[in-house]
Amino acid sequence: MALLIRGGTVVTAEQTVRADVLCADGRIAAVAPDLAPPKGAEVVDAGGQYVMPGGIDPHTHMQLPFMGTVASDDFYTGTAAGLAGGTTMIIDFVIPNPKQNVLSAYREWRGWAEKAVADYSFHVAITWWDETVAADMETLVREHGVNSFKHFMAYKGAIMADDETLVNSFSKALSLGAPCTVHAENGELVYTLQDRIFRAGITGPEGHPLSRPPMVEGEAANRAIRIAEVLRVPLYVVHVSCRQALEAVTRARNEGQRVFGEVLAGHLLVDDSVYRDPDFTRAAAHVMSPPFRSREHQEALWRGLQSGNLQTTATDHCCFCAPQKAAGRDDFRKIPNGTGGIENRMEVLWHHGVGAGRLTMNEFVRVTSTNAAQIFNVYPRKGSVAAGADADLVVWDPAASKTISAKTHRQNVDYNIFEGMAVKGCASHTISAGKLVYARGELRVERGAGRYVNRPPFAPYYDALKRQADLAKPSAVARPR
Ligand code: DUC
Ligand code: ZN
Ligand code: ZN
Repeated sequence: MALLIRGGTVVTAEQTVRADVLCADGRIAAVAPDLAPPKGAEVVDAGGQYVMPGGIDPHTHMQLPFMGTVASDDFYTGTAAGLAGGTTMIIDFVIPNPKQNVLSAYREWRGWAEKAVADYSFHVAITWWDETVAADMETLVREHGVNSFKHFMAYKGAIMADDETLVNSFSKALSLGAPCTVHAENGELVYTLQDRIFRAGITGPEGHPLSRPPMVEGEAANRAIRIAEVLRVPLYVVHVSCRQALEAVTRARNEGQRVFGEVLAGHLLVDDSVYRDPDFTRAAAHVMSPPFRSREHQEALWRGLQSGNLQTTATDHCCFCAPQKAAGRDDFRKIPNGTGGIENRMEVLWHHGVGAGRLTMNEFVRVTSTNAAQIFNVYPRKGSVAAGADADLVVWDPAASKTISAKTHRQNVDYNIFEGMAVKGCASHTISAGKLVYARGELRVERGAGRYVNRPPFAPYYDALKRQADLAKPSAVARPR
């Protein structure tokens, strides 16, 4: 059935224009003023509202098996919560255990994601290395629409990629035309600091940020960036949370290196005082990595987003309920790391970004949708409002307001990191693949309606990078006789 969004103002990364949007067969059929509804079409009244590309959250972990438990929001509940907040696509992560066959992990995640109600794609983490991993990376890019690989520089003894793995994987990714991403924290330092802090008698959640200070992130970000520079590989640094990591990204960009930075809504808006809460459950609910930082870092992150040195916003949505967090009651190192936010990312960024005069509406679209679509190669199918694009849209009511609370959110978790935050500007309607899936508080989702989104590798830009990398190899340098 066709769907007409009538009377709104279309806001994209490039422009703001009065237009109706007609959706048919899952795609946008027309964007123009005063379109007549086809016979039988559903009509959404967008009068006084903005019509924008649906949000893309490029960093989620639905039902992730992690630290002895499994994230509580699965691909069904998590994507449904996203739709309620205007997010119509996620890019989640396949994270093989060390020595686990990478392709079989990918198939496992694909199975779990079949219940998603919104479109999804996967980055694949490289957690170990041998020639089978290299071959599986190639198969994933050539046959399965994967075009980005993730590397955890933390979580020693579990999923941490050492420098040898980074070098091997980055090189292989370049040859395949796929960007690399990193979780930048120095895993050795985290391990040592955790041990020292615990032995000093600090066993509660307040030990968590002490064991992962900004320098630990800054060092890893800089190392990954410099490795990527040597190998000529484009790099995307996930969840940049502090000034030191932002400076590493900014410096590289100023030098002309192709480096991107992502910031989490939580890191922009929640500060580290949460870890000093004497209530274990509340403090533990905020344990995630990298941890929330002081206000000085938050301000730096906003400036990074405003200046364009950070291009995307995400959530790292990875929920654990209080009984799961209780595994670390006597030892902060055992608190499952992760927080939620997919339902609220768009509204908190609108309120504190557009509403506070930090971002224009077009910049808001860029950092919540379009930039992610371009960096991860699904643009203009996603991240745009144009004929032929997927009809993934959000109708945004700038006058609507609400107070965020775990009591009313749809995320399958018992707390909300934005609890009590009043926001003005919310999704009134969300359209996924041309269907109205959220309308003024009511979700109309269909289990399994979400589709896997193939992301092709990059060319010919990467071909040029590969030639440069080959020229830099010792074998290509003429030896003096
Ligand atoms: N950080 C988290 O807080 N949770 C999941 C993985 C990660 O890197
Ligand atoms: Zn991470
Ligand atoms: Zn993550």
